[in-house]
Amino acid sequence: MKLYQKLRTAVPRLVLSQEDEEEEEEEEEDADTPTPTGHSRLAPWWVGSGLLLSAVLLSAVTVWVLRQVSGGWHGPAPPSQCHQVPESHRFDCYPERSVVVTRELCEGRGCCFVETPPAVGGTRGVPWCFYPPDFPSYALQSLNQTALGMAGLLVRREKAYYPRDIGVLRLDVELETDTRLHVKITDAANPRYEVPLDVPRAKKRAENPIYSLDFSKDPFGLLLRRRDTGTVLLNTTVAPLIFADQFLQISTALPSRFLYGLGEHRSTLLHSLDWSTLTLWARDVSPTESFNLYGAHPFYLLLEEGGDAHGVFLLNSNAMEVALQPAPALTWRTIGGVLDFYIFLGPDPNAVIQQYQEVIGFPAMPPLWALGFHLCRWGYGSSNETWQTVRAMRNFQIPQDAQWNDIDYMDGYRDFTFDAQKFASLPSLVEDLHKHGQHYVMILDPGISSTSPRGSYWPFDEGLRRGLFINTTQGQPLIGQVWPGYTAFADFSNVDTRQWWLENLQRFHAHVPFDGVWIDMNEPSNFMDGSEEGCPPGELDSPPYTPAVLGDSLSAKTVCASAKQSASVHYNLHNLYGLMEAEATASALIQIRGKRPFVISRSTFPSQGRYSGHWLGDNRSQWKDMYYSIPGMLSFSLFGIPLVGADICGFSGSTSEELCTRWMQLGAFYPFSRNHNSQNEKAQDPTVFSPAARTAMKDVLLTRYSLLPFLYTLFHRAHVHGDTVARPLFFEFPQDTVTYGLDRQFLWGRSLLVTPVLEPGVDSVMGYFPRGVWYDFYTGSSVNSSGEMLKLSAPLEHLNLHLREGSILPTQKPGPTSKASRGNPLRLIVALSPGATAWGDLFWDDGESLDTFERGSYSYLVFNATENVFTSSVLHTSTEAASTTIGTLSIYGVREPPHKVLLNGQEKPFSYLDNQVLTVSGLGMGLGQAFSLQWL
Ligand SMILES: *[C@@H]1O[C@H](CO)[C@@H](O)[C@H](O)[C@H]1NC(C)=O
Ligand SMILES: *[C@@H]1O[C@H](CO)[C@@H](O)[C@H](O)[C@H]1NC(C)=O
Ligand SMILES: *[C@@H]1O[C@H](CO)[C@@H](O)[C@H](O)[C@H]1NC(C)=O
Ligand SMILES: *[C@@H]1O[C@H](CO)[C@@H](O)[C@H](O)[C@H]1NC(C)=O
Ligand SMILES: *[C@@H]1O[C@H](CO)[C@@H](O)[C@H](O)[C@H]1NC(C)=O
Ligand SMILES: CC(=O)N[C@H]1CO[C@H](CO)[C@@H](O)[C@@H]1O
Repeated sequence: MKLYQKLRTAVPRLVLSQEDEEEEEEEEEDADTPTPTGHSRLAPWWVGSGLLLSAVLLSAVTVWVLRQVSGGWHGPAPPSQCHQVPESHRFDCYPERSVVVTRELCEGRGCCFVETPPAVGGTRGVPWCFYPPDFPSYALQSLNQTALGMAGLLVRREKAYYPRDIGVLRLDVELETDTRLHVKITDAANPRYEVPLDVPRAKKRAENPIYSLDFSKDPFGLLLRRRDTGTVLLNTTVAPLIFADQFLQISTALPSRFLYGLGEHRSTLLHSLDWSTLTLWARDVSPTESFNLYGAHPFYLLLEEGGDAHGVFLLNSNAMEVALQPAPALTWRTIGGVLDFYIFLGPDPNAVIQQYQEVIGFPAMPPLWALGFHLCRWGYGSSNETWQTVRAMRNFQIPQDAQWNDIDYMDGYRDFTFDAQKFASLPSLVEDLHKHGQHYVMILDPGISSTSPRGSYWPFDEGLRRGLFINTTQGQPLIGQVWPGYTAFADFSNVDTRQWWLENLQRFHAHVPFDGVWIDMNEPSNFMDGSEEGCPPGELDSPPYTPAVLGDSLSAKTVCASAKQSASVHYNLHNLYGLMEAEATASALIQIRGKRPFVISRSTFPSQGRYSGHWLGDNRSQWKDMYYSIPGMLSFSLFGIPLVGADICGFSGSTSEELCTRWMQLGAFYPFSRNHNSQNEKAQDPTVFSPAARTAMKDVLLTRYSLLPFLYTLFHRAHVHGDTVARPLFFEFPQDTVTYGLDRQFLWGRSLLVTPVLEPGVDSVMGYFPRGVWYDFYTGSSVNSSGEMLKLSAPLEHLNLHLREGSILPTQKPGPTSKASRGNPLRLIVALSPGATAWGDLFWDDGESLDTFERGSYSYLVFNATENVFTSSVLHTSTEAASTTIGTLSIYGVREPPHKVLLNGQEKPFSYLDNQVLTVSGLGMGLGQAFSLQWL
């Protein structure tokens, strides 16, 4: 342990600017080597920062320095203290996976070593090496009031065990709003890398925060309480704070075990706190439990006792892991950046997500066609074959808005090219799609082929000329391998790269006028580890601590962490790669098409929803994978990326007719609905199945299309208010603890309950119905649930959909495309509560223009039913509204047969069925017209 007894300077290693790259390369692994002085930023930290410190503090620092120099390392903890720590409260002091921790290693860190029986089921179980209660941490000093909150210094008297442990930290606490708290901890003396994300800054301190904050001074800790219930939301004194240059760790007790979020992972919606570790490092791998997947979302939502909820966002893009334990408690462990937390107090789950998105940005409003059905596969041999499928779909009048191509279309798998033989008719196919009101989307990868003859491939030649690729530490483009063979990787952190990306897209669009872009392989994925030359030695590629990433190395199946990008080193920017590519792509699409962009990205980071949607990656045609798509989709709702779905019928492996039928039914209710298949598998688009299966698939797509006005309105609410689209049940029923673990059912908005079949060979499905009246979507028949699991009939051709009491859904007669549907009259479904009230709304615009809401080119209607009167109020209207009419009103739950129905006072014919459904057709009311309908 000699390394850690020596004093080390806190070098701002992770802030790379052009000038200090040289030093970066020269840094050596040996922590004992003195850092070169002479450069002011590299002077020992107390020299520069001491000037800023108060005299009192300076003396404290001096004491600390002296203790260190005299070798005052914290010795092994006394065993009695160790045994006092209950198992569930043992915080891991030796999380390294690569070593089997021994008593010697553990005690060398000053920690407790107590063996416990190994865990069953693949988790690491109770740590054998854990912190004793008095393990040294920071002490809070000099806490001052600031305009928005408080600022203080955190001072460590004894060093922790990682190199370049930082002795003095700055704490900034900002009471940004009554429901949002911002807490940032960073090096007091030297700037460190921070995520380049635009976050709103509060202008004044919150006046009536619904939280209160207390500090523990020594050891430093934060205690955050919800004022009205007194619930302790955060208590960071449970384990020591560690803040070394490449190891930052903070733990907190949690007020309950109901924890959600922390993506991207394949897991149940509700996380297990039984010693699980979730790793965040963007990675190309088929979704597998407990692996870090494509995106990184350091955000969790937690339900407290009583149904209040709060959320915590750690704005940090470095490789990290989050360790969960049954105390219940959570540990954030990241290897760079700063500890920059936003805490959202809700108090209900919807409010938490809204408040989160106020920080990361609300999602973009997608074009209407994005909400139609999309069809793709890897392995269309030609554009003619692709076209055949489109024709077959049209032939059977199965709704389809977009046809896609995977990498097959490219010439040698190179971006911005198409195969002149096999895909010769691609431009005509796209033209034909447009003629039919359909759209075309193709895949693009960020790896740019580097081996085409010079002068023959503009994207590489020009990228090289302009210096737009990610470089090695030696300043040459880093070469890895992706589909086209050897490739360089576009550096989207460089604004010039965005311009070049736009020019590439423009050049390609001139030949193939695509409508949307699918950005894949953007973790970025590399078939080699690091580069063709591996990665250089050093603490970026081999950091002192590596989180539990798949492959045990940061460069596994991606580029070297040490690689240089214009904004920083890849070590810091890796998790942002997909976000930056999405931003560049969305902005290019706007410039090229002048319409709302459609981008689907594999890798994602917080704020991605502003630029793209997401699909859940390359999974298999298996029942289990179909189930996992629900928690996957719902987690992305929490992450502010509502446009999400999985590959319907499964990507790799062979689907079956039964699985594909059930999956089409579930997938018709993914906000982003795309059937996608791998190469060398049998076709799985709806046209290839038996008439019965094909019809079932067509029917459920028609149901989706009939609901497009509702879905579109939900997206509008997401865009403007940060509401979720696909929503877990507990969002709407946070008082009902049964809903906390439900992830085999979900809601659209607050009111449409989807209960898919997720198993083979059944003709019924169990579904939970929270207390209240629920109506069968199709028939209007009701069940009054006291909060029960109900067995529902579910023959192969049927998807169970139920409407919650008190809601009004705008629907529309479906057509073969969203464009064709648009002209059809609307039918409003009113699902009355037992008190005979209901509420709903409709957002409508031209479906594709930019910023219609912001510019006021839209209609917004509020529907309200109360005391046998339905009213449609027009809160805002524009010209588009004129061409659309409300044709029919179906009112579910009308207990007594009416004898008269009046539309704006005029009598109208109606029908009334025994199951208490009142229908009035032929209304012919333009969307811009307010009206009322009364039944007596
Ligand atoms: C608090 O105020 C004192 C007195 O002005 C100042 O010396 C000290 O640096 C301040 N501390 C922080 C963390 O700003
Ligand atoms: C915070 O955690 C510490 C350490 O576990 C514990 O002693 C203390 O009681 C907790 N405080 C609150 C308010 O829960
Ligand atoms: C595609 O279809 C067109 C029109 O039928 C035909 O002329 C062309 O040869 C076909 N291309 C290929 C690669 O099969
Ligand atoms: C990468 O290297 C090229 C020269 O090969 C240079 O023009 C460019 O600025 C470098 N980019 C970065 C981020 O270092
Ligand atoms: C619905 O109408 C009733 C009666 O006019 C009114 O009290 C209520 O506020 C309305 N609700 C909404 C959401 O507009
Ligand atoms: C391609 C592949 O194997 N993917 C994974 C899909 O998900 C299942 C279940 O989670 C995994 O076991 C597979 O490995």
